[in-house]
Amino acid sequence: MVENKSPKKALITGITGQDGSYLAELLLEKGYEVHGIIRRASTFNTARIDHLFSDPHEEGTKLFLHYGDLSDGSRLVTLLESIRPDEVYNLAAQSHVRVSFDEPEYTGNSTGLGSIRLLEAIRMVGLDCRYYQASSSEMFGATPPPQNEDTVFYPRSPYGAAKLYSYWVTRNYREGYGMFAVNGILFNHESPRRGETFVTRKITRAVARIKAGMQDELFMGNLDAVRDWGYAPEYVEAMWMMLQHDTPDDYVVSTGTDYTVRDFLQLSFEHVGLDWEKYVKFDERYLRPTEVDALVGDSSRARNALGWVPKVLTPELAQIMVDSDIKALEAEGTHYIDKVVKK
Ligand code: NAP
Ligand code: F7E
Repeated sequence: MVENKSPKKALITGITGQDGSYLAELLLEKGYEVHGIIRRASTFNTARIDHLFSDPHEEGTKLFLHYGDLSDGSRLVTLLESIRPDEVYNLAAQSHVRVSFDEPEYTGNSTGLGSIRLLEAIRMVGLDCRYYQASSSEMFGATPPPQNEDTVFYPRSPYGAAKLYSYWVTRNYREGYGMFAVNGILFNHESPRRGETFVTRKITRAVARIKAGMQDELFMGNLDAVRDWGYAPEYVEAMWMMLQHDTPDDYVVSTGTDYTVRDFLQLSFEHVGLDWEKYVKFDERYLRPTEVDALVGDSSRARNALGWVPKVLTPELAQIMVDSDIKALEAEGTHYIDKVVKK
């Protein structure tokens, strides 16, 4: 007799974000039924996952979206009750560090309290599921590199402090209620789908526009900051691996390499044969009240226990992102010609 095994179900908060979109892709490829929480907005906000949709009325649809918000605890309860996922990935957050200084209370509510609402909803529903918390290297803040799972936390922003709260409640629910709840402590990871106001994407978009003659200046803040930039599609694989392991644990995910913002500028501009120093200007608006000077991760635990190894390092990443932004601009141009000029 053929066993009719139903697919695993996953729920992703933050499915419309960079990581959520890659994770949804990965889980669909693995045969999961994927459910995502999206926020109601007056404009479409699903651009990063539009390519994953099929007609929801057709049989065999594997991706389901539900309106919800991490600030709405009762909605999380009703969603978990009706979906009953095997795995929950909590990726939703106000994720911009600079913005967290402008909106500290909202950041605390979504990036911090949002996690306890979700964990508590899982407990109230009595769901036996595995839980992934999107923790961040920002929690290390002022503690110098290399940083690993035993490094002392010293957050330097409302964002970092909110993530630290979520980190500890995840551990608390693991220790207190025996939940399979893990923290992935991810260092910066980027891609062509990275939000346009994070430093890497801001740079690669500008390079594409400068090369096309559409822009001739780029205003930046602190160029001395050191970051460990990896490739987002590889990092979501690490998230999945953590939830497949026999025992729940916390893991640093990083490449272990260090580059300054200045290095990233040079790598990106050089890729199209331009000298970054001719275009980049300083604007103090991009400085933060407290900066995180250097984040470089030691991911030995993830490498040894999960077998996770990063492949794309910062120089290749910069090239992938610049090439993608150039292509996107060219596609926009073609679209413009089709729409306006040929009319
Ligand atoms: P992102 O692109 O900014 O995506 C954030 C997602 O959260 C979006 O889908 C956003 O929805 C959603 N969201 C925000 N507030 C919400 C709320 N109150 N309720 C429900 N959904 C909400 O972030 P990312 O780069 O993919 O990162 C994913 C997670 O990993 C975040 O928690 C981030 O803090 C964390 N993290 C990221 C990095 C990194 O380098 N990328 C490193 C460490 C940790 P909208 O699309 O509607 O805005
Ligand atoms: O800044 C400097 C800035 O905004 C990187 C988030 O995904 O990773 C991210 O946080 C560095 C900082 O990322 C500009 O001061 C200079 O030192 O790209 P970012 P982030 O703050 O490291 C962590 C791990 C997360 O968890 C977060 O969610 O670049 N910098 N000039 C600039 N940064 C920006 N955004 N814009 C500038 O013009």
